[in-house]
Amino acid sequence: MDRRSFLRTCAVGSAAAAVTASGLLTIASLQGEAARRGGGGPVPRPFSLRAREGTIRTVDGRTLYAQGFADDAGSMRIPGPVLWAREGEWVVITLHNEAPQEHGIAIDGVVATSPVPPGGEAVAAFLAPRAGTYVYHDPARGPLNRALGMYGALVVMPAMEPDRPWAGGPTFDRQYLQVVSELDERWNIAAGSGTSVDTGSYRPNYFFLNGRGFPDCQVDPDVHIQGNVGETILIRWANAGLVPHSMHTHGYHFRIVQRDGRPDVRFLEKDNVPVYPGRTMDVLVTFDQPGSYPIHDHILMANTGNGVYPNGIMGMFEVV
Ligand SMILES: [Cu+2]
Repeated sequence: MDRRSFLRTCAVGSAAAAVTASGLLTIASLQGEAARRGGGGPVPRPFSLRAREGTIRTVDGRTLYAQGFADDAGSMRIPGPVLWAREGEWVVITLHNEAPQEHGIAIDGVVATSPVPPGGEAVAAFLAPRAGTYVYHDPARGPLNRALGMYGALVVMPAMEPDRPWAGGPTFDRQYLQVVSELDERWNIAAGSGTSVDTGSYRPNYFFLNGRGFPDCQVDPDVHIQGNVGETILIRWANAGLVPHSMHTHGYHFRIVQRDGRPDVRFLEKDNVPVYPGRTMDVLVTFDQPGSYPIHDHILMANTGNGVYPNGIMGMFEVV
């Protein structure tokens, strides 16, 4: 069996092995590892992602060249599909490169594929890391593919407790995912016209919450959060961009419970926290009063869209 047909066999989920960038893993070894960690089973959780070119629509009505991940059904979107997994099960992501340049997929500290040529595919197989929020991104071509939109979030839930950020952790009523990112239109315009991109200079001018600036992002129920007094929610902040963001809430303080998939049992109470590129921060918010309050990036520039305030990273709480 040649490598290509081997990979294709893996992709249908019935094969005896899967390949990661670090080499060959057999299902038996994955199962053994899963059993040692107290989770997993014989059935992998399969995901199929397609690297594609497309466009992103900005809050001021422009259409810019972009790249992104699509699932089997959809067109490419930014951020890419949310990958949900359970702690200890093993995850198999098949990446199909349907774009005319190299692409890959990586979750820092967990898995990374080699660059995949146009028309190629790769399989990233790994045991779901500990419960928490993770950024997946395309590490090919330095920071370029990622800056053009090749990113998304992996959310790992505890194996048994759907209302806790980790097994035995504090409970929440609902959870929300907010991926923050940005773009420098000069990169998108140059990449779209096939000219070389000066990746030594990054001056982002559009800023996104789940792929859109304010107020376009408000149609997203993960951004326009509605709730009732007395509820406690979990917000997962994932910075898929290339620059730091600083998440700030009005109306309610939050408690930091998890950073990059690691519980933080100090439960620090804050109304502002930096989230660095590629990193994540999960916080609990208890609605102790009714009202409408913004959630925004405390870095003022990131509240703008091409210089216009407040067309950047801003969401809302609506609590009754
Ligand atoms: Cu503010």
